[in-house]
Amino acid sequence: MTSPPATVSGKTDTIAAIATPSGRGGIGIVRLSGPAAFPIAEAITHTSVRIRTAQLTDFHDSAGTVIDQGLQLGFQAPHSFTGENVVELQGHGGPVVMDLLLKSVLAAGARLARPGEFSERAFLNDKIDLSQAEAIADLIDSASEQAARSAVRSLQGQFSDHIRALDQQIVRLRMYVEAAIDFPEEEIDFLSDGKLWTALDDLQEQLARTIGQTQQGTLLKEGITLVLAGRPNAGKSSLMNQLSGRDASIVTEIEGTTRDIVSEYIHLDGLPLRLVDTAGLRHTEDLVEKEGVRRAYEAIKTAEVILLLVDASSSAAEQADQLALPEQFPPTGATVLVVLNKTDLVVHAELDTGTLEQLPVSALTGDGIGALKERIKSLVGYQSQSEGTFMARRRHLQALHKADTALRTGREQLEVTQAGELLAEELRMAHEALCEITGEFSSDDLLGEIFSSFCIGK
Ligand SMILES: Nc1nc2c(ncn2[C@@H]2O[C@H](COP(=O)(O)OP(=O)(O)O)[C@@H](O)[C@H]2O)c(=O)[nH]1
Ligand SMILES: [Mg+2]
Repeated sequence: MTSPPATVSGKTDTIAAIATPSGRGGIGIVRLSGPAAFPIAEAITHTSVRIRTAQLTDFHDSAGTVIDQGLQLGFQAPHSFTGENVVELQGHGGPVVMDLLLKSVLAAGARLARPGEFSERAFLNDKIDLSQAEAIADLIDSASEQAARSAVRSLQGQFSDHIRALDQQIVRLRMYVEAAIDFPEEEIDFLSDGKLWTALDDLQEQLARTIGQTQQGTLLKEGITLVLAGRPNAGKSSLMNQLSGRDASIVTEIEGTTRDIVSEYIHLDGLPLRLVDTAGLRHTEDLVEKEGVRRAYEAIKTAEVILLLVDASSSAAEQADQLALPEQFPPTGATVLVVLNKTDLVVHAELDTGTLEQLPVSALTGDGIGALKERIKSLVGYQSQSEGTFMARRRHLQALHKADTALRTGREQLEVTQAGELLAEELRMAHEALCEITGEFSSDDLLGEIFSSFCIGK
């Protein structure tokens, strides 16, 4: 049974890829999508495709030899993931047998799919919007339960719906403002009209809330980098091991033990954290250690949070020296948190850390580590409760900030010039920014960039 090439995007070629992970498993799936998906599958199975029915059948190569047996499952356009005719050939999940099946499908007329091409076709055929397509990739890549739950919410369209609702309000307000400009004779004095200001207030407030939720989503996806810095022997490597729960870094009482960057990935209640242990910062003539110190300063540049370790058992003068380190840091936007370590030993006089916040811990006994973890989470604005959080990407956040800036500028313009034209223009820009998120207003370059980062078969 063949069917017409009913694709909105007008794609004429049929793509194929192994949709299951490489390696061995009970089942492996080759997925086909495009106008010739049915005839190509039929050339392999010698069995007519029946829509949404699993058919047990043999799979043949182009010479007619049986290479595997499995299920043929057909979906007719537009009722498929991509919106095109789709067939899944579900065979056995061995790398060689999957490869043979894929080769046969390609020999029968399909083309190997590019990374993300199935999702791209789903987007082009209006089956999903751009942020949903991204959510599929994010769901697959989720490294924590919270990330997966948020990605599913975005995949189901909750994020897009939210953004569209905001956008509709912006568009409505713009129409109102433009009506006032177009019909001045009606003397809609919208400056004295409370409705305009209330609507603007409301919009800005909602946008601020959305930015907060989105920020949480980007944290879930991208996590933060936390660099442990300080003088030699302050206990950086001990703290690294305490935080990561394993002996990642070598700990000795010898100064200059850590000479290279040691990274560990951990999760704090779902917040992905890249921990970076560095060489102790000091002047040294040792070439290897010198390079270590240079790398430490490089790592500090990448940090969102810097834990500056100070040995609480050292003399007041030494502590002051350890505290003065940030003056030597390269300029960063990072938050510096002073960690007073070794509090299990005799602690010398109260340390005055000025504007820097301090937290006492013992990297040896684990005292204060729980509080430190909590503080790290709150510092970056992370809430463990992911209820209502959408999985989001940095580009979503940037678009929201763009919309926010436009609203703020529009409001200022209105206050200063008392004219609606400038506000209308800023509202138009806010609208465009939000449309970038769902992909209704995105350049081909951006689309190409997003989909090419997906893996093959997705
Ligand atoms: N008593 C005590 N010793 C610690 C503590 N943290 C680290 N040390 C010791 O201090 C020395 C230097 O620790 P290390 O983690 O290698 O410091 P780093 O040079 O900053 O990486 C080692 O002998 C550790 O056992 C602590 O909280 N209490
Ligand atoms: Mg060390």
